[in-house]
Amino acid sequence: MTLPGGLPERLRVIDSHTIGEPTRVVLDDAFVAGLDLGAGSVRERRDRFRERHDHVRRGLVGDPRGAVAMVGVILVPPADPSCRFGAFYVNRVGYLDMCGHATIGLAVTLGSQGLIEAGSFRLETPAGVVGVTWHGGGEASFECVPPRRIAQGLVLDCDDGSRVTGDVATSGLWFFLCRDHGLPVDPASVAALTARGWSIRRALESRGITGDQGEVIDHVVLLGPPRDSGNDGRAFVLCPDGAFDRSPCGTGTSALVGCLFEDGILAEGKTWRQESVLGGVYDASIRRAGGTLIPTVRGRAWLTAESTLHFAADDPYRTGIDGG
Ligand code: PYC
Repeated sequence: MTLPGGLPERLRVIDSHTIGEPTRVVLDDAFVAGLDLGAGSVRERRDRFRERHDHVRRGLVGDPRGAVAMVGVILVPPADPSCRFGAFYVNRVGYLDMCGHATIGLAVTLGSQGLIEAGSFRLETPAGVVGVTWHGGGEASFECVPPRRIAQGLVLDCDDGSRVTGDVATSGLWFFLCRDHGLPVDPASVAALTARGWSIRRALESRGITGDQGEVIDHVVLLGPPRDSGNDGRAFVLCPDGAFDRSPCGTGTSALVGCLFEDGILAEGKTWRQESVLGGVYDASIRRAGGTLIPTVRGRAWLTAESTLHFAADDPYRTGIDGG
């Protein structure tokens, strides 16, 4: 049964985490087909979902059914005929045009259900087409949309008294990437890193610094040296919902390798091993293709649950605790 506004009474989902960062994939074609999303690109369908069915997002990943930092993936038909799937990404506070860890989680989920075979497919996302490879088991990689840096060495005076320098770059999402934040990138410093990240976000906002189409720079990457000498770098990433990314952040790592390549620090085809603040690692690299740059990020995901969510008509929190 479907409740008003397209919220089903029951919804089949598969949860996973990509080295700690949770993903919830909706695997219910009838539910998606029953939504009023019209035709067109994945981005257009996502925008209609946001206008008409935003309460479904809150019910899916918000309290009390979701988890902090969780990203939901909703599969829709792709408009691009070269793509096998289309997907858009939701979190507790809104929508992401692309999400690397959730793309890895999606590939591993589809593989676990026998819905794909090991190998590559093209995925249409709101940010553009990304290449995805399921390597079998829990391993997957994605080729992100091309990275772009629009500001370098930007100095910010933050309201916590710190002065930081960083770059503004995108690879599907918008990031401020900063090295001189003055904090250790370790689990014991998560509260301080989170506070510094918010202070940087407020400084960006008060200076009116946005992406080149006015996008909010809503992810802050605080970089540090690796803990393990076999790796190359480490990152704490503050996400728009205020949670930190438990993984090294797939799109953030894509934007980073774009900057490292431009700076002559990372050569084409070489692997950059990026640690998360918790210590999980992505293998990333970058290559040139037809005048553009393509970052690849590889990581590991583990299934955590195959569930049916219930949204009873008389449940006051069927659309989330902050939903109505
Ligand atoms: O992996 O791209 C990513 C991501 C973005 C926000 C959370 N994870």
